[in-house]
Amino acid sequence: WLIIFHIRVHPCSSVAGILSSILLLSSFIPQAYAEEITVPELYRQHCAECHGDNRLGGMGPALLPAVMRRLEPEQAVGVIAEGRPATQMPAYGDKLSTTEIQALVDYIFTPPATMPAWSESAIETTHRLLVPRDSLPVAPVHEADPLNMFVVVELGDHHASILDGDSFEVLKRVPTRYALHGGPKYSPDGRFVYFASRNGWIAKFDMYSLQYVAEVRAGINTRNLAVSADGRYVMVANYLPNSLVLLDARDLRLLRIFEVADDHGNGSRVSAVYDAPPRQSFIAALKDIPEVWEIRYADNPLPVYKGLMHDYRMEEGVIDRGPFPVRRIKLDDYLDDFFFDQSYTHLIGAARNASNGQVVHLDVGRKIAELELDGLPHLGSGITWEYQGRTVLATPHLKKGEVSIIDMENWKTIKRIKTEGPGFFMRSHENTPYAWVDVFFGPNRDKVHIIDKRSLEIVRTLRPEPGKTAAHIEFDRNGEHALLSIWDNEGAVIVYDAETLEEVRRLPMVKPSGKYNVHNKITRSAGTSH
Ligand code: DHE
Repeated sequence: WLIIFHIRVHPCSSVAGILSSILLLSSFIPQAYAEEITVPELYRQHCAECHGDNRLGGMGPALLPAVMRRLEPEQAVGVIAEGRPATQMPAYGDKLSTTEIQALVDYIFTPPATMPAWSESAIETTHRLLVPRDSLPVAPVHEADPLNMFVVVELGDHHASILDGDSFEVLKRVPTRYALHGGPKYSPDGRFVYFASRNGWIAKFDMYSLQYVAEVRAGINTRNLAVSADGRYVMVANYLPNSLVLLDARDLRLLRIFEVADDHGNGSRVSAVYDAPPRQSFIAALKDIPEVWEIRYADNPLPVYKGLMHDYRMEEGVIDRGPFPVRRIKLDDYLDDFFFDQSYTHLIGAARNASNGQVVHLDVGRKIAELELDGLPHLGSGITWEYQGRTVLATPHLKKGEVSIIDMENWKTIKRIKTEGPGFFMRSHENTPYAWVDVFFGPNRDKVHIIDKRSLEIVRTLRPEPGKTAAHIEFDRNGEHALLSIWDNEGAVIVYDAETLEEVRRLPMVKPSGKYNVHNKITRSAGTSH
């Protein structure tokens, strides 16, 4: 590997000292010294903490050519120098020289000596059934309302707190695998919760007895998981390998691996997978192939679409007509982030670099409209509500301080609400007139806006802890309280009265990220993510 000469300056050096150090490097004056560094060492110093020692991903994605198909090496230079908006990727332009950045790009675009694989047997070897079903209690071992509990993910030290949504007492705090990401998903009755970690571990946790019951490693670098509406299956979406992995929801045993590739065998990362209950199918959007995949899990192959019975397996685009038939819907752009209407007839999605969003009609299997969405909308946290007799979709944008309000009948943007910076998460509840949106990026990242759903105006801006990011809101079962994270290692979950907007409790937590209420999730409240 290329050896880079690093000029390291002693931290005590003055500006004049630094200049003289550079000029007089050849005479070896004491403040400065030249150091040889190999590119793998440079990677270890600056990248490995997030992207993994062997480039297989960690908190950040894997950095192998096979999972960077949409990124040109020249663009990667820009990402390293300037950072990547709406991710945790910082800018290194002031820490690394142009030569160092180019060397890192060459390094990450070099395929590894052996391509990492995660085969059926690898998955099976990691499987552990910790508590058999018949050893679990029939009723909760705690006094909390099982439908008003929350899971709070604490990213700072990789734990999850199980919270009573009435008393706001932490019932149990348990360690999780490294870097849980995305929404944990509940079984349809709310008894179990399934976690996915960025490094592929899937865990099943019992909300009655507050213990893990099974786990398995389904991938190397994972996006998220979905649970089928009938509670029988868990589907895992992976970046690495390019796959969807179907597990038995009872014990997380492997049922099937779907390799994700186009007609020519070119693989793709999966952007995310969701359950679509009325369709009895999983819907996955892909990152490197402009397609949406619909995988039916119902035993009955004759779904009713618009009152018409037809054999799903005979639909155009259906490959693999056996159990779990895969229907491929071809699009003209990729989907990085997406969202469904409440009926799961429409998928609303966007690519990171697109100037417009797209509406895909899942019954007819094609794009039917474009949306005016150009600020990298975070559609995954989009929510809907009724406004003047019609349903509207609200989504924050990761690249601009704005919330777009879209009429879901004609797909026109009816309002752009200016915010004090780009937001990540948005939430509401059927029983509150307010929608909450954070300001995740920029100098105002410690603020949260409250929008009146009736007037589409910001009516209050909270700043719960100056200087610390305030983000991600979730309501309790009845919409009486809103819980907000102070996203810091010395952070907290703050409980607000959802009507008066006054703080009622502050629960210390270690960088709490998402909070997930059992009732709101299993009833698929329009105000929360599904
Ligand atoms: Fe997330 C959900 C993708 C970065 C915290 N994020 C999701 C989901 C997707 C996604 C597809 C939906 C999963 C689900 O519901 O099953 N996230 C992405 C990205 O592509 C992005 C921008 C880059 C990346 O690093 O992958 C990204 N996400 C982040 C973060 O940097 C956040 C802030 C911190 C973290 O944990 O890494 C973050 N994402 C979250 C959270 C959710 C989430 C807390 C769940 C939201 C919910 O309420 O459902």
